Amino acid sequence: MEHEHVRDVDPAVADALEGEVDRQRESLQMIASENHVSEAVLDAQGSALTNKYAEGYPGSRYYGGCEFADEVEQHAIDRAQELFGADHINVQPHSGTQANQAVYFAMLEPGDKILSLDLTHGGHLSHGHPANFVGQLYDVEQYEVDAETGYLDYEGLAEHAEEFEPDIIVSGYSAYPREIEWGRIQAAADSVDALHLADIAHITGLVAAGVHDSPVGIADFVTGSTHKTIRAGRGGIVMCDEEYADDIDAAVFPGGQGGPLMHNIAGKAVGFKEALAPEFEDYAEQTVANAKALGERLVENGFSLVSGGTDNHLVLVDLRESHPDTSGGNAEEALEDAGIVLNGNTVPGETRSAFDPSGIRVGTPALTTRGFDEDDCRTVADLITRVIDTPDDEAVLAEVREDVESLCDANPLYE
Ligand code: DSN
Repeated sequence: MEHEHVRDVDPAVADALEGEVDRQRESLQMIASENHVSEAVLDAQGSALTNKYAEGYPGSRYYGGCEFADEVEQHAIDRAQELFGADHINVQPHSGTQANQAVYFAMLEPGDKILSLDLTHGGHLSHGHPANFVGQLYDVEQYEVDAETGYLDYEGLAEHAEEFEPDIIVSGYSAYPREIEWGRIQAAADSVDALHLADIAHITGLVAAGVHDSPVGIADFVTGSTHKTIRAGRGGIVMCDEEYADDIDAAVFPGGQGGPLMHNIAGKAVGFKEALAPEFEDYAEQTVANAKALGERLVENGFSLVSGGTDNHLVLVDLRESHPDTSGGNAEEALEDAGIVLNGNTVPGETRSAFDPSGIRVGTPALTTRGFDEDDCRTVADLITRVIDTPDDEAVLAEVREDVESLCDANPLYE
């Protein structure tokens, strides 16, 4: 994959772009929120639609010349509707956070109450962390996973809702490895007359494929990002019942954003079309099977997983018991040296810090895209184990790097 037009103008950036392609090809991308989009999606995102301003919505824009922008955005909406079955879909949010922002802006006043999962228990910044606008504009309290099991504490959540009386409960998570019982969270919301926002950013592809239950038709609002497990153009999406459609559209534009990123919306349309093909279900099932195989082998190798395993595309490893002297940050660094890219992550009951956490989050969406199966993932688990057992041993890191390169050669990317 060469960037010859960039190279003609700017060799320094061309070098970096080509370096990034090589990095993705030659190492294992295991950041659970990342994936490799198809060349069709890359093509759409690199199209002339990046030049177009199209404030408004299909058929009702504030600028001329929007006929092709309209076509593309309508395709994205129609395909998302086929995938998710929601009454109303807005595909303009620039990211998952902007999608969440639109829901808050449409439905809440500053100072209103949000009940959401703590970041160190698997939540997300945009669910109410004090460093994020959500934590600063709204009155946020947070629920937790069960300290013993690592599973969501649905009863604790319902009791917390009774006490706090939130205006909205946020579900859907960034580092939670288990299937989510949307109906139980909805029941907690109903019991206190709260709204329910289900943020499926991480599992959008698993829901679209029917591999995980959908909150559409249960929660009032479903938000997501479009470039993680669903592998479409980069950005966000909001889904809701018809009764909220006008409020959500107004909160996205003009409420929170100006011109939509039409080239990314083109990438969403193309990726959604790919996700409608029957092979996408196989991909989503394989992503989960791979995460299970990886997690089971890590447990056999002595690691402790939050909740003991996984139902989705990620495992969350708590290093405190098995490797008390190795932080998630140390592990992340040593693994990257060996060609395995993931992130250090906080764990429930975190005793270190967000900058130097106690765990690692390991995801299989990108490896599955390049063709890895369960055997490959067990091999990867063994490689991760070798590195974390001896993070300072340069010879081991070099050997693992060679094994990683063999796995990459056997599962080529962007040929
Ligand atoms: N940064 C993403 C993640 O890694 O989970 C969420 O926005």
